Amino acid sequence: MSATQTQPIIKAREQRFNALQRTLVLIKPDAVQRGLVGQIISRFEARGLSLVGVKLMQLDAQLAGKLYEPHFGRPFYDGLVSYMTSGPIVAMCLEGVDTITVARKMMGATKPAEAEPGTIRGDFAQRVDFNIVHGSDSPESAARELPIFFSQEEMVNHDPSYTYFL
Ligand code: RTP
Ligand code: MG
Repeated sequence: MSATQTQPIIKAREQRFNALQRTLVLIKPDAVQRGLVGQIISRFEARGLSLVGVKLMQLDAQLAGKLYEPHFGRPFYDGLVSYMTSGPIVAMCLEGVDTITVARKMMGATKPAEAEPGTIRGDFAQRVDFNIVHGSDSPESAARELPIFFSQEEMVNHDPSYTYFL
């Protein structure tokens, strides 16, 4: 390498992977029933978030209660658990840069009336109690929620081409 040559743009694999963050995203029962699974996954893929875990599941009250344990005792808690157990959901582990923030922004505000057009809730939902997606709201939440849905082995380690540009 000559003295004038700059650093290679492509960083070592370890450096690239340090920049990555994982989050839990759920496609809730109403979205599965409405046939929106493909469209919702497509949005995350198009944004460049990588699907490293995915499964179709029927939650029971115990599993839904574990996910929404921080909301236990709230007036909407019982309705939320019965909504989340009313039919199959799709659980995903997404990976990318600042994934938690990016996924939440793509979902839009909790109350669909406040969600901007262009967001998932802003485009597909009307009611807060049927707001079609869930996303972990912080690194602590992602660390608590991901193991509820995925074992370590169910989240793949791979080297997607986009990470060369991180
Ligand atoms: P999520 O946890 O599902 O990603 O949603 P979020 O962070 O945007 O909202 P959060 O405050 O954590 O509320 C969890 C879910 O509870 C339902 N909810 N219903 N009826 C109501 O007033 C009400 N408030 C919240 C929604 O399904 C919300 O996503
Ligand atoms: Mg939440």
